[in-house]
Formats: sequence, C-alpha cells, structure tokens
Amino acid sequence: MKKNAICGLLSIEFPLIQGGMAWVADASLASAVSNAGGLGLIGAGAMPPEILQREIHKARQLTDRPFGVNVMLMSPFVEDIAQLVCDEKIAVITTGAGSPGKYIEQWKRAGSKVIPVVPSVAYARRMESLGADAVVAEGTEAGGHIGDLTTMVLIPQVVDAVKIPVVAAGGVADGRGVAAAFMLGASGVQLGTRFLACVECTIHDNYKQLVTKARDIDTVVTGRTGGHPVRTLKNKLARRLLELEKQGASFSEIEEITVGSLRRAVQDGDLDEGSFMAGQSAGMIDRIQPAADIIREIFLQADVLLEQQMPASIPGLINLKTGGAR
Ligand code: TUI
Repeated sequence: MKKNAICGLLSIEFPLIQGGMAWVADASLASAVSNAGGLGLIGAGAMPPEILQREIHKARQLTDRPFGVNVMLMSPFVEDIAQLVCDEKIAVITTGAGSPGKYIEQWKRAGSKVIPVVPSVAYARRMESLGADAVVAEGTEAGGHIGDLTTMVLIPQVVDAVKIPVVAAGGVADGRGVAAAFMLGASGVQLGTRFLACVECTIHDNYKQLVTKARDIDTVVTGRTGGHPVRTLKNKLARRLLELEKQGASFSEIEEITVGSLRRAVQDGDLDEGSFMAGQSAGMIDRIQPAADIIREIFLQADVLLEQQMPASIPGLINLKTGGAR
C-alpha cells in the first residue's frame, strides 16, 4: 500500500491505528503494532497516571517507532492523564468517550498529534474547528463504548464534512474492510477487536478464545438505558444487565454489578461475570496471530482488492490512477 496522508501525519508505514482499548492495550500490544509499521496505542482507560507512565516507559524500551496514548475522557484521573501525556511528549493522542475540547490546545503545544474518536458528523466538525489533526470516525459495530451510526453511513458523511483526514473504525477486521473504508473516503483504519486475538495482546486466554469462537450474532449492547451503550460478547453478565435494564433497574444497581467487570474479563478471564468488550467483527476472527502477521495479511489483501477496483484504465473513461485523460 502506498503511503498516504495518515502515514505522513503519524510517521508510520501502514495507515493503521490499533484501538486504544481500556485494560487491554498495554505496552506489549502497542509496541508490537508500532514495530510492525502501524500505530500502536496504549489505552489509558481508568488507569492512575503512575501506571500509565510505567506503560509509556515500557513501550519506549520495546520500540523506537512512534506510538500513541488513548485518553478515555470518562476516567476519574482524566486531568492528571491529560497532563502526563503532555509531559511525556506522546507522539499521538487519541481520545474516546467524550469531548477532549479543553485539552487540545495544550496537547498541540506539547507537539502531539491529536486524533479524537467521533461518533457523528457534528462531533467531527467540532473537533476539526478545535484544531484536531485527524478524526477516527467509529461506527456502532465497534466494541466497548459506542455511538449509534454504522461505519458504512458514518464514514462518507464525516469525509464530506471535514478537511482533515478521516480514519475508519468499527467492523474493520481484514483487508476487505480496509479496502471498503478507503472506498468510503477514509485515509486509514483503526482496528481493536482483531488485535484482541493477537499473540502480543496480554489479556487472559479465555478472552482470546471467546473472540475466536464468536459468531456474527454473539455481541450485545448493554447500557443503552443509562446513556452509556457498551458492546460486549454475550455472556451471563450481559444477559443479566439486559434483563435488569428491561425491568428499569436504577443506575446504582447496574453500577454495582458492572464495576470491575472489564478487569474481571481481561485479567481473570471470568467467563460469567466479566465484561468481554468486542466489536461485531469478532465473528470474522478465528485465529490468534502475531501482530506483524495480522498487519501484513490485511494490507496484502487490501492492495489486491484496491488494485482490482482501480484498473490502470477503463476504455472510454478517464485514467483513474492518474486522474488524467485516457
Ligand atoms: O471510547 C470508546 N470506546 C470505549 S471507552 C471504554 S471504557 C468505558 N467503559 C464503560 C463505560 C464507558 C466507557 C470502552 N470502550 N470509543 C470511542 C467513542 N467515543 N465511541 C463513542 C464515543 C463518544 C461518545 C460520546 C465520543 C464523544 C461523545 O460525546 C458525548 C459528549 O457530548 O460529550
């Protein structure tokens, strides 16, 4: 694949960002993706700043290439995390689950590229006007905290609405998804779920097995009633949450059984009480592979497909590759 605007902006080989998944995306995963030519991210999630700092320093031991940090804006430590990424001069800062508006200026002053994750056109426009370098437009197929729109309709509308590069996320897990994202006008892709099933991902093996065994219909969205919809793999906890929501359970009742549930999935592999966040693309993933193999395979497939879509010339039409006349 030829380098493009996202590769130039982020100083990477392939226009791919690894999702900054809370509790999952650590120095091991981020450095593996960056070493393979993508952009690895450490997910700050709800980490205390000293833990994030340790991961950042670990990642610097493991790679000489750029990597980023995802700042989860609902974190109780968000102010300290926002300052830490400045102090550490992180190359790329992505954000999720809220508006990074009040931090963008200080991050840009520190020399970071800022790429908010957005669920809608209005949000993308706002981020561009506040000085974002690019946006990740994330469709509802994604895992974790999600918006309402599908990737298929979100990407072209965001591409039309902003001048900055758009990275497509949500449902992209192979070269077909990458090719489709480019056809919709994206300049790059962000993949989270595919990297759950990767050798360098340090989550519990039960989590990886669930992802590789998942079928197309095996994710559900809980938390809609509370205004924080989260996509996870179906299990006992997810079913209980849906039932409680149907019965109109209070926020505190729901909170009581969800607190610590992501940790229980990632660290304990607790099949019943863990929150196994994953996107709908889990149904497309059947193997655990090294990050470098995943990235190589995806872009080989995307290149073949894009080459098929883009023949050097079609008789009677303009030369599509050069844009010039036939
Ligand atoms: O952030 C994500 N995905 C996440 S964050 C996360 S940790 C968490 N766990 C439980 C509950 C909540 C969070 C797990 N997965 N993706 C990016 C993303 N951002 N998707 C949607 C949004 C988003 C939603 C609302 C961005 C902005 C927004 O604005 C609301 C407002 O008006 O501020």
